[in-house]
Amino acid sequence: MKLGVIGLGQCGGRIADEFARLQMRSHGLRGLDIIVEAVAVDTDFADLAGLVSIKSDANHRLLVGSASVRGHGTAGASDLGAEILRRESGKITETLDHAHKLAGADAIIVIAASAGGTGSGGLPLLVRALKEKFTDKPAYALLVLPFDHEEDEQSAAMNTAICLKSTGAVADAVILADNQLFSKGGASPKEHILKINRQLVDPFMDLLCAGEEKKPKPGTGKPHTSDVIATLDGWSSLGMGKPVIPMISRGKADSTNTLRRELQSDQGIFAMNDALAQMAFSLRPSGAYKALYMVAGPAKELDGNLVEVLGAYLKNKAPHAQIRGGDYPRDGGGMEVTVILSNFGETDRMRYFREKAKQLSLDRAAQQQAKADRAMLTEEAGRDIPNLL
Ligand SMILES: Nc1nc2c(ncn2[C@@H]2O[C@H](COP(=O)(O)OP(=O)(O)OP(=O)(O)O)[C@@H](O)[C@H]2O)c(=O)[nH]1
Ligand SMILES: [Mg+2]
Repeated sequence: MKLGVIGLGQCGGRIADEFARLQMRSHGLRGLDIIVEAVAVDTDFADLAGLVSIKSDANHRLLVGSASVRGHGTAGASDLGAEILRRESGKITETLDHAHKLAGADAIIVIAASAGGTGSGGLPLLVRALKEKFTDKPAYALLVLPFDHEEDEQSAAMNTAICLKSTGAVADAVILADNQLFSKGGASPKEHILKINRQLVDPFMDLLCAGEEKKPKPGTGKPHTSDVIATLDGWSSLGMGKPVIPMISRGKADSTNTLRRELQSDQGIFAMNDALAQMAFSLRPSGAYKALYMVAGPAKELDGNLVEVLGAYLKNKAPHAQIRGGDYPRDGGGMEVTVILSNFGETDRMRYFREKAKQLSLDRAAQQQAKADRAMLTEEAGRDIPNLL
């Protein structure tokens, strides 16, 4: 599966940069091209300049909104971010159409944080413009929710609630990620953020590579790119897990085969549980109405039995979900299980932002009323005093 990747704002740009790095890895390690183009769009020129892997020309790092914010970002003003993208998304989609190979992508993904201004305000508008321009492809959003400590900034919760509502209404799927789930770690803030970005992007590697193998090794032949597209629908998230110890290669004698199969099933289930625990967003699998799993690993370690065992295990965890799944036998690397949970309803975390934003709106209206009352009282009190203006 080939993706066209567009990062919007600082967070979106950096994660798109990580996708550009993923493309270098998939090309270097496996000879596969999975990202047709990685582009960053931002109102902040310094953040665009700080990217590493995205090509550094003006067609890949697009500065927008210069007339209003002069290259310095919107400082969390999502209405301004929305206004800029409403004005400039036509220019962006034109550039993406002419200067890039987006026509060759199976799907487009736009990445942004929900708490800032440029990304959260602009995301729904850019997704809508892309859907109108590239009508033959699904347009997904990858949306990153804030750390808890950022919610002290009033706009973070409000921007998140508005962005969730608006993006959910327009994107074919919104893949959710939550910075707060990655809040542990003693590294410097910059290293911590880079580590999070890597953890968010790594689960895409096998998922995208599987359908791009020119000579696929014998396996279940699934999941296809079309299975991934059919699964990604509405609110979604994904995770990747690994077994606790390396898998055992296929033995020759039947007796060892039975033992190997049992051990292999245990390891596969461990990896699937790890994938569910490593989901980028907190949700109960039982709330998902669609799901996909893929077990990837060296061809000599995988067999159809493992795929079946994992399918049954996921069905048990997500009983309402229509499940698609299969394997991806490859040359090297360790065993990894990737899981997508999709088509779920509002979760506790989403409800939390919706209710907090509602409360903030009420508080804001009360504050405005109090301000108007104070102004009126001051005006009344000074009625008999002459005005010099
Ligand atoms: N995971 C992750 N989160 C990030 C990154 N950079 C910023 N964030 C988060 O993104 C949110 C702020 O959004 P930004 O992307 O910085 O804002 P923006 O879209 O550039 O908007 P303005 O600068 O306000 O115009 C906060 O919740 C940050 O924690 C990043 O590289 N990775
Ligand atoms: Mg910014």
